[in-house]
Amino acid sequence: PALGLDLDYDVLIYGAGQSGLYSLHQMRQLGLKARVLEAGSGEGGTWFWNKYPGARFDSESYSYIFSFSQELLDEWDWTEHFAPSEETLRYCQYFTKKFDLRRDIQFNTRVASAHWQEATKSWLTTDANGQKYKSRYIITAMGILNQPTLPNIPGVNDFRGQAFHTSRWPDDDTALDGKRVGIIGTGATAIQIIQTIFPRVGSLTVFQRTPNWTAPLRNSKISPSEMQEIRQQYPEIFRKCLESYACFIHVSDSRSVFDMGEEDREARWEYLYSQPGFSKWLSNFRDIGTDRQANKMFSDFVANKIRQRVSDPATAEKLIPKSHGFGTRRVPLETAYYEAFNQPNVELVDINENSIECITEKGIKTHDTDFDFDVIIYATGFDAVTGSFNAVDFRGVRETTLKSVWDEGLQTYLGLTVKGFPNMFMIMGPHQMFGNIPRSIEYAVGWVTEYIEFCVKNDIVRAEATDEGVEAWTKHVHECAEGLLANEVDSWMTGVNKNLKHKQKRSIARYNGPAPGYRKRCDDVKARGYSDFEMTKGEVRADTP
Ligand code: NA7
Repeated sequence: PALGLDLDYDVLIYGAGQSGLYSLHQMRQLGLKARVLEAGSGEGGTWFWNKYPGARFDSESYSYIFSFSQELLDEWDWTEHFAPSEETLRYCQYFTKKFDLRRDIQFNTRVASAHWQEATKSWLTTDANGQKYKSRYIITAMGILNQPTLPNIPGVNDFRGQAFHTSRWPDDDTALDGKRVGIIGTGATAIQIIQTIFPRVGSLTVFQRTPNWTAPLRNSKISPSEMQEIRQQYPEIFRKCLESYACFIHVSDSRSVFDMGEEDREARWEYLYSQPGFSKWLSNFRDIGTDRQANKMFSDFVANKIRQRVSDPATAEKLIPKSHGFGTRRVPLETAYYEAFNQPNVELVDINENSIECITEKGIKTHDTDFDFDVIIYATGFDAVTGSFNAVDFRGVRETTLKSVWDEGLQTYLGLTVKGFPNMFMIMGPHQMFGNIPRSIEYAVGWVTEYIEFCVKNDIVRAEATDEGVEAWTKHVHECAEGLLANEVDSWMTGVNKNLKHKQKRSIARYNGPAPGYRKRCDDVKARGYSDFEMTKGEVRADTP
């Protein structure tokens, strides 16, 4: 190994999604010996696992890709503005092949534990089969939404028909055709599924606990000539992403809702509603996300759109969120979601009025009805952000578990490292930007690559964030979250999953400040010679137990 110690690898990377693939590429560029351990049987991460009907980007495909390779940008054509999951998976496979990454990826390998070895300043990783790997560094590239959670409803294992979580969709789903299907959940995933499958199933019963504010995606095909134009605009697209608050191409409006007369305001909102993608969320007036009254005004505007699209007024009212305002949770985008509820074979069950008592052998039993189904779909979300870490037995300095550290409150340094876990870097860990994720991945992997290069060049064998660094950073993360309505609402973005046994308090799970500010902070750390890290120089003996 390049670091000259009796280690198996310089860097072990957990996960072969976009974060892991790019990390592997970059570690190779440094000349380091790196390997990826991946639980799935193929690369692609989110796009490998989420193969349910209707799965697609709801950000513009060409803004949601790697920007570092001009060749890749020149070679890859998108066929839709918001590409379906299969196309994005093909993109990940193309990337993997182009950079010949597969020879350093080990599939069907789930990481079980990662223990810091102080004597050798290295990590001992053990996979679920008991195989051990010693490496100087680990990079976690496990994604923020990869631990599916089933509902905490009695009888989940009793159902005799076919039942599955959305991220474990069966390869052959013909069982749905013409059948009686029940779906629990109305998040971004369920919304994509419902609007896609209702024409092919016999009946579709949607069990809703909390409606979400959703708005039109307005997808369209990209012709070859349009793709050429997009290709020419890549520098501009990536520049916009870098300058915007959450790395999207949609630029926020610096005006307040209250700066406008009613007519102009409505005209602006009509325009945003007619536009593709997240524009109605991200290009809206600046105070939509912070001022209750401003938020209510736009929420009322969208509520009226829902009323216009859903024929049955009682159903429309059930589909309009009452407990939170527009954009305070992740806004799912849809194409025919509301129209689905106008179909004779689609029924909405509000479980706040008619609660689910249990899953039975035949279907779902609510307070007043027994529903019989052939298939039950659990669109019940994920143990987000920290879930993938909790699934691994991480032990840092003095055998401290990562879970016990984070149970006291999320603690990171730059969202990239954790105090007490030297030489461990997180791509998309807590306190990272969760906006346009590939933009965040590219930056985070770039930063980590430069830091590892710095350590290698300077004979640094151990790097750990300092208490002062962590304290100042954590304070900053909390300050950035102040005043945002989104942090007053339960969602996976605020670390709440009601299906987990242990009760969770709302937390600041992600970085809420502007992306350019985040990058500046990280760049400054580099410019200061990484002085917020405690660094140990020198040789270490190869006496790993
Ligand atoms: P989400 O957004 O977490 O949605 C999960 C949905 O499942 C949501 O409507 C939940 O209602 C519902 N749910 C969860 N557990 C239950 C139980 N026990 N009973 C009834 N309903 C339940 O996950 P998604 O997969 O849709 O999306 C995740 C992200 O993936 C998405 O934001 C995109 O960024 C990609 P609740 O709101 O908790 O009342």
